[in-house]
Amino acid sequence: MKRTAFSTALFLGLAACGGSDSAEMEAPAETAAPAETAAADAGQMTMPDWYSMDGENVTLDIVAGLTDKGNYWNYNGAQFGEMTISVPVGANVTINFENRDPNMAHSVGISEGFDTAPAIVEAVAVFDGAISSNPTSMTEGTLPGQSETITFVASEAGEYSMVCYIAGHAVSGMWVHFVVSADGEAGVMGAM
Ligand SMILES: [Cu+2]
Repeated sequence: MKRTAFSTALFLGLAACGGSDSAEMEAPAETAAPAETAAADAGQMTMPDWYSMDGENVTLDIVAGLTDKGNYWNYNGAQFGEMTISVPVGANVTINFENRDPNMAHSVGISEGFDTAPAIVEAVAVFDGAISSNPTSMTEGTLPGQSETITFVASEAGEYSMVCYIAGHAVSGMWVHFVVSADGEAGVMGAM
């Protein structure tokens, strides 16, 4: 729609100037540029120091309650999908999970993607092993000061979520986007 209007304006402009090469001047590359700029403004892919990649091995150091944002219910300072972690399809992923929330147990796992977290996220990971132990338990999950490492193969490309399974946590914001990229993209958009 936008492009059509722009091309028409360009054509009319050229016609008014008496230009004759309007067909060549209407290359779509010019009209595509604004969309790319908008995407870049939405967030650059970065490689924060908590993300490392060695061949097919991706290691993510994920801290629950890195900051006190959202009463510590955040992953590396991010909530409500404001951050997107991408790993290449087929990656061997290690998540070193640490809970620095002084008050509350948390968990981490990779579940189906969403834009708004449901009230209850079923504690079933989309990849074997992609969930911390006792993920729904406030007394036996990953307690304040505890750490746990989980490993899994990101075997299928898609848009998933990294989520806390303790009741009420995801819906209160304790989730971020997790993308398994068919194009091999690796890094983080919107890292805090
Ligand atoms: Cu939590």
